[in-house]
Amino acid sequence: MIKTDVIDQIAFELYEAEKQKKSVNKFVEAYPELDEALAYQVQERLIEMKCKEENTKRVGRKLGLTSKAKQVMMGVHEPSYGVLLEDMQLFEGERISLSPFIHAKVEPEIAFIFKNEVKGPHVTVADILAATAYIAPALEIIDSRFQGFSFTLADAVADNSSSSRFIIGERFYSPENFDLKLMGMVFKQNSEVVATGAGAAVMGHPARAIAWLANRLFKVGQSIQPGEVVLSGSLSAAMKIEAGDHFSASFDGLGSVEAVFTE
Ligand code: OOG
Ligand code: MG
Repeated sequence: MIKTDVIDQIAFELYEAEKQKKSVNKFVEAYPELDEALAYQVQERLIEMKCKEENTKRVGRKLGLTSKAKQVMMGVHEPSYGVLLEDMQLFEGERISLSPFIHAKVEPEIAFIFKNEVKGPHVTVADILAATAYIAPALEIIDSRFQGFSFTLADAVADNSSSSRFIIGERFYSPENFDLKLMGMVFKQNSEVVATGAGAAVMGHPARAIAWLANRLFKVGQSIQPGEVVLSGSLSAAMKIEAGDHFSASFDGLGSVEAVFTE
């Protein structure tokens, strides 16, 4: 099979899996040529399809697998990134139906909203903080299109890094007055604490993960754009969501973000 056929085929299968809510087997067996570089091309194709079919547009990026907890959970040793689309955003206060998801999980994250472009290849933590207009607490809802959330890094990359929805808290702060490395986080499910952490769980500093993203984007001729939102990657392991669940993530000095789920 020639390369563009493989890209189209995998992107189409992932698109259909999401639409039909039917998980698929990881692709690396059927398509041994699926390496990370090819997987990012599949991701691009999938995003183009979604923008066209769902009449939506790009609003930012997400990082995945940036914390040890997540890497251990998924058996992967490197971060990944994905694209956030406008129709993935949900808002605090709305009850979220589980009906569109295959097997959704939720993660506590820090959202960065950019005022300036950030372009690799030598972006540092300081560059990220200087280009950030606001930070805010966030929850990411992930929903892998692979059976049992079982995948290699290349599979997950093709699948837009398991992205599904995201919720950003409604208070925004300039990053200036915070030490994001030491920022404490408490993650609760139905008022029980299910994880605690600090910003340093994400690659030593959440802005380091975003710097990694900017430097990786440079390799494919892309950059972080003004106005874009970027999710840092989860500070803890992801929690499976059941109907009736209430989740909250509180960050020191940033307040909290909450989500309530129904059937
Ligand atoms: C991959 C996406 C991970 C995060 O914040 O680490 C992710 C997955 O675990 O399915 O979004
Ligand atoms: Mg995430």
